Amino acid sequence: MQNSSGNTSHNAPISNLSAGLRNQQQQQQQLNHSSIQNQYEQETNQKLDSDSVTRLKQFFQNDSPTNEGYTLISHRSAPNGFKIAIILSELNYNFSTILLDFNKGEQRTPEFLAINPNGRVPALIDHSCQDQQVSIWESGAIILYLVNKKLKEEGSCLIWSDNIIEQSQILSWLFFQTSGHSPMIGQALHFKYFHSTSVPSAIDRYIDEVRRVYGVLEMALAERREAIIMEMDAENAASYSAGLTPLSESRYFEYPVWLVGDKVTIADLCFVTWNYVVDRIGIDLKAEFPEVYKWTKHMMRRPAVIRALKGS
Ligand SMILES: N[C@@H](CCC(=O)N[C@@H](CS)C(=O)NCC(=O)O)C(=O)O
Repeated sequence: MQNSSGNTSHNAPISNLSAGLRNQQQQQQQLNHSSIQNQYEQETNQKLDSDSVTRLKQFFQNDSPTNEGYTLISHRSAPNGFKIAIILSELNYNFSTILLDFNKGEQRTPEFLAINPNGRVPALIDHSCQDQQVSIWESGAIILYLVNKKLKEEGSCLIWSDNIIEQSQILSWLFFQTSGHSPMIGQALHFKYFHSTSVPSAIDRYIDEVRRVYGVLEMALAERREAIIMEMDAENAASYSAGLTPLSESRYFEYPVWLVGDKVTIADLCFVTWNYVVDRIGIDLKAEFPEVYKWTKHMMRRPAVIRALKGS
């Protein structure tokens, strides 16, 4: 956790042993921060742009705690960053955004590494915690932080569930998204567009894996649709189950379905921004995964999602 001056702050009593370790770690971190820039430059053979360092240094040093709102650190075309903008927007939280410039290496500046040691966006700063500034990184962790914050503030959260079974299902989808969905698309994009040499087997491997992941989503959504049609279109249910009438003839065939329960939750919303980019690896959601396509369309029409994607 970071306070406004960028130092680690403690909020729980700790044992002498861990206090010692932590002090050591802090000293080490301070040393590291001053040498991280050189270290990165040596390892990556890439110079950090000094304007970038100054810009971020100024931002983090002058960023006086406002006691309200959030700062989202993102990139202008990062699906993981927009994922958090969507959740903030759905939860009606005020936030400002700082966009890093990856070409200038801003994600590797010591100032940003003090916020996210992994040097990736998104990261979120919560300014509302009294005497300390809290920073969170990893999109899944940020989403859960925001849900917990909402629950603490208002006792309920519309894009979460108060049923423990549903909560476990939401978490399964969220973890599946952050560990199995976005990384595979990210790797497929990397090998298709950015890798230094052409490796067709790697491109195939990752695109196949993305297709497999969409197959899992398609099946889950199709099962939800079938259950909804059987329940809501009861007068035709016998005909559907006997295979006499195709499900596509039901008036509930376009009805929105969600991964968990009967409303949109973080389980659904965490996928949206990546669904948006898979055409770049040759996947046509509309033709290949029609339920995923309809599901994405329903989410893209939500005012909070539109606001977040427009950056307003
Ligand atoms: N597991 C991380 C992944 C974050 C990530 O890979 N972010 C990309 C943008 S979508 C990034 O920062 N890339 C910059 C880089 O690779 O240097 C999360 O879910 O937050």
